Amino acid sequence: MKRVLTIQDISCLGKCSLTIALPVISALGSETVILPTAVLSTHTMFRNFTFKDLSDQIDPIAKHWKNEGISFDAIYTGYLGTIDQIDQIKSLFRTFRDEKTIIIVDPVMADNGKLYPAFDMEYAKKNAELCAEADIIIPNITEASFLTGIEYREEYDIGYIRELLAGLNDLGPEISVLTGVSLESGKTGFMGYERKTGEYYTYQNRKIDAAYHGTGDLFSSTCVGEILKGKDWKEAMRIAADYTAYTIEVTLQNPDKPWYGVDFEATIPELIRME
Ligand code: PXL
Repeated sequence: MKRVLTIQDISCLGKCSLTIALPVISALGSETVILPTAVLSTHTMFRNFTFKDLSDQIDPIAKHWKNEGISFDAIYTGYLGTIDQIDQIKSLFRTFRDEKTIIIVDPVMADNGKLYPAFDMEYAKKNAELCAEADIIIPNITEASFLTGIEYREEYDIGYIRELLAGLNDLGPEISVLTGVSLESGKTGFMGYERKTGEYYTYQNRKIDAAYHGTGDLFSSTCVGEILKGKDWKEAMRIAADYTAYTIEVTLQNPDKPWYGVDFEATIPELIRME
C-alpha cells in the first residue's frame, strides 16, 4: 500500500484541511499519515475561532519517524499555521525525500483576490519557497498572483492564465496547476503546465453558482489519492474536478443548507467508482 504524509491544520469543525484529506485519501486506498500544524476550533471563516500552534511538535515527530525508518511515497501540504513552519517543512522534505517521493504543495493562503485572515505578504513570499521544492503545485488564481507578483484579475483570457503558469513554473516545480480557471462562461476547471514536456492541459466542466469552504482541499486531496493510485496528473485532476463539482451539486440539494462545508461524506462512494 502507498503511504502519504499530509501536513495541514486540523479545523475541528468545518470540513477542510485534515478532516477532508484523511478520509478522502484513505478512501482512495492509501495509508494517510497526518502531521497537524495547528488545532483550530473551526476554520477561519467562522468568527472567534481558537488557534493552537503545533510548530514545536513538527521536528520531534519527524525525528521519531526517521528513527523508525519510515518513508513516504508522497508528501502533501495544505493550509499551515505560521510562517516559521515553512522552513521546518522544507527541512522535513529534505529529510524524507527519496527517488520515489512525490511532493505536492497546495499553497493555501488566499481566494477571491484576498489573503485569508491569518496571512500577510511576507507569508505569501515565503510560501513561494515551499513551491520551489515541490513536484506539483496546485494554487488558485489568487494564490498564483500572490506567489508570482502578477496582478490579480477577475476578468481574464487564456493569455493571462499562461502568464501565471509561466510565473509559477519559474518558481521551480515540475508541474504547475492553476485551479478555478474559467475560460468559457458557465464553465470552470483547471489548466496545468508540465516543465519536462512543455505540455499544457486544460479541463473545463460545468460551473456551479455556489462557493463552499473546503472545496480546494477536496480537489487537492482527490488529486493526491488518484496520483497514488497510479493516475497521471492530468487524469487525477480531471477526476478531482468532476468529483468536486458533483459534491457541490449534492450539497446544494441538502435541505439543511449547510454553509461551512460540502457533503463529501455523501459522495465518497461515488468517488471510489470514478474513472
Ligand atoms: O480550506 C482551506 C482552509 C484550511 N484550514 C483553515 C482555513 C482554510 C480556509 O480558510 O481557514 C483553518
